[in-house]
Amino acid sequence: MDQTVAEILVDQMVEAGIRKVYGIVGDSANPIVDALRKHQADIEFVHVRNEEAGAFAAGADSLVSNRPTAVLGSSGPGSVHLLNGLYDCQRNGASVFAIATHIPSAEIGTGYFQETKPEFIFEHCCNYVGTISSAAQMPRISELAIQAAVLGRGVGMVIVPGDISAARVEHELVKRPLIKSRPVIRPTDADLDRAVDMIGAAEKIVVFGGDGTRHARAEVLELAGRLHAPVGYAYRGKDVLEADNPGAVGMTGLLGWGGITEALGHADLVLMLGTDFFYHAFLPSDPRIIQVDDDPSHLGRRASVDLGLTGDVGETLRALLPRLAQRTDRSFLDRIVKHHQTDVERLQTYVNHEGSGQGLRPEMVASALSDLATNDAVFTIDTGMCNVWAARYLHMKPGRRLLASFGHGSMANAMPQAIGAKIGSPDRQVIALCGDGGLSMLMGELLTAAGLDVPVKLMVFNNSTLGMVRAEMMVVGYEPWGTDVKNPDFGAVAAACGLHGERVVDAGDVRPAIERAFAHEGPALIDFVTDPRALSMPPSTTLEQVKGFALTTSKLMFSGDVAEVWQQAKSNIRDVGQVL
Ligand SMILES: Cc1ncc(C[n+]2csc(CCOP(=O)(O)OP(=O)(O)O)c2C)c(N)n1
Ligand SMILES: [Mg+2]
Repeated sequence: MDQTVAEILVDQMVEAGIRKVYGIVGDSANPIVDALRKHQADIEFVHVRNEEAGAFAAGADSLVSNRPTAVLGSSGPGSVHLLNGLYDCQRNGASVFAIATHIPSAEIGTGYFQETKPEFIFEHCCNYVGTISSAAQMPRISELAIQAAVLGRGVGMVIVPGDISAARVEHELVKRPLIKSRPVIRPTDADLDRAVDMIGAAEKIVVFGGDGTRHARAEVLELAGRLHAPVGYAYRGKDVLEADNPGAVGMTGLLGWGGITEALGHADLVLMLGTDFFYHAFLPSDPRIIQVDDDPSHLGRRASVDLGLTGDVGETLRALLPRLAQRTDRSFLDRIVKHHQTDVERLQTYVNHEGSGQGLRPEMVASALSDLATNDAVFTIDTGMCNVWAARYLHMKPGRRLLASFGHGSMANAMPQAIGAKIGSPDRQVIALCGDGGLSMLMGELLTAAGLDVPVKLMVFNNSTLGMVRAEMMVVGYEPWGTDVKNPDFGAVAAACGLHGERVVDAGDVRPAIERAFAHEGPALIDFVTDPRALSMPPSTTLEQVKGFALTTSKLMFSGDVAEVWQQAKSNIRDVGQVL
């Protein structure tokens, strides 16, 4: 055996199917970086400008390419920078192998230069954290970490001091095979019988799905068709369940819109499929609930569930469907779909109307992006108001994909996720919807996009404010403070960095500018100067209709027809008055 720990690590990554390592070099990482240099044909080192962005990118790359990816951060600050992005990977279920290099092993515990305690720092955002403190531990610790990333759909980390990764491995390697295949899990026949009984006893049934339906779209739509059940979704289920589905009735929750609130308010049975939807206040307490999830820890942890079924959604529905007869009464579905269509029409107000506020209506920009994007585009969405615009105005098609910081809710995710998604799926169009706050937080990544020529399309909703927080302050009666930001012309900044860059202030220029950005071969950024007072248009849900939901006013801000919101949104009201 004549290899270093670092060389074995890189071999292991290649064998596991990892093709990209995102990160930044550093002294303690040099042995690993040198091993990567020697393996350039098999594995690419993607040099980002901030390790946090590298982790966001690695997560998105893994999610779109269905391959594990890797990140590298050097001792102390280099790996600490990874933290926020790794949280995002973990919460998004992205398979990411993380390498945190560490200070010299002889110095650990002495308060040495750049010393941190990575085992503690990363404990909570990883499936596994292992420290390689001796060459004798190879290849076991890194195998366990890669295994935890691949099979556990999350982050597996190794911490390795620079001197240890340079050390020679003297012993014969005993390798374990990487286990990639997941088990098939489905509920027992007795539990399926109980589900059939509950479904049989219910009249108004609603399907509500999340990311767990991703590989079971056909089965979910068949179930909904069999039961004439409207289909609502959590954000993560939007790209799966909205596309090509006449029974799709929108989203509940903070970003909610469409007929689903009405549907949940009147249902007598809700089928929660593959969703760990956080905002339990939006889940009704009256109807009975059957929840299906392949992770039993999700069952009943948000809503009070009458029947919890541990199972993969596809497997479970394939077993359940033959036991269910086709229903004939579609009156509930038809009523909810009609309600939904009215909401959708109402949400068109600012798509067709320029508004009288200062700046472009973000609804118009998002809607134009939806119209002009390719059928299999990947959209990455910044945390903030962009989530509202994307939830409502990006229309899903069967090939489209939405990525956001769904579970972690971090700002600044959209641009680095777009970079990773484009690298992971070079043949697809990748469009980022960025907040001005979000873009500026990791703006150095413009240099990554330009320097590595990653042709992402960055669409900035520049309202010169941290808009979502500003709106949250207003709704609960705080005076907005600490939210406004003085921004540059982001189009000019982008152009200076080497991207195609434009700034758009007139509604008539929105579509032509998007078309130019999409047609441009390299990376492009459009700075849309949007109205800071644009609030999300509430759908026509009334307080009466949401009775039974434990909602506070602030939670209703994005989903309900609340007088306070309307009063605060003076420019919105005026415009609505003009056009409705
Ligand atoms: C890293 C991080 N810092 C702070 C927050 C709290 N936060 C959530 S949304 C938001 C405002 C985002 O502003 P911007 O990117 O301009 O988007 P807008 O809402 O204006 O469209 C803030 C500060 C967060 N989620 N993540
Ligand atoms: Mg903003």
